[in-house]
Amino acid sequence: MQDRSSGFQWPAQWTPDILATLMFVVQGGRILLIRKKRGIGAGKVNGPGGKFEAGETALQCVLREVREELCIDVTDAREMGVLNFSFTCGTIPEIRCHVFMASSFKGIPSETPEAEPFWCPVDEIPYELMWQDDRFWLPAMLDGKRFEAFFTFEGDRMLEFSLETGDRPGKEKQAPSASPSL
Ligand code: 6U4
Repeated sequence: MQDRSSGFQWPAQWTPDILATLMFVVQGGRILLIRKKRGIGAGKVNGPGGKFEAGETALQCVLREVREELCIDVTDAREMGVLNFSFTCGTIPEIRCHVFMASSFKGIPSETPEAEPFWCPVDEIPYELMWQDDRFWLPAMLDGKRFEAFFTFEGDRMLEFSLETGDRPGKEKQAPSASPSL
């Protein structure tokens, strides 16, 4: 396991206000991203995803969100990590986000009122248009690593972070869709 951080200690008592998901489909050296049109992070580039609905698991949530936002059905989702976000402003809820990858899907990625999809070469990801945390964990995930990370934000600006990355999933005796184990 590797640990990378700005020397920051995440508060032990922290609990999220909402649970959310993100999905990154990678196929043929390209990654499927969205320009988010509304909600938290509107205007930013991100993966599709969103908040849990009552009774959903993380997997059920991410499959529904990807279907709603891009009109596709992902067929091989696997959970890769967890992101924890704390916002100092008090207007954005505290978020725990389960992050998934996939490489196959049914349907054609299509624009919806929530998202405009686009394919991007994996070595040209526009980090300058994304949340500031993404450049810290997304490269590790694309390299097949599991992760858990904690970030504090003041509005759009990242203040501190802590990131742990684990082994490649292929080295772990786990079902592909099981929760990440660091
Ligand atoms: P609704 O209105 O419920 O459809 P929804 O798209 O479900 O909105 P929303 O807008 O509340 O969700 O945004 C939650 C999404 O924002 C999650 O997918 C995680 C993502 N997100 C929030 N902060 C992030 C951050 N710092 N870095 C990141 N994604 C973040 O990469």
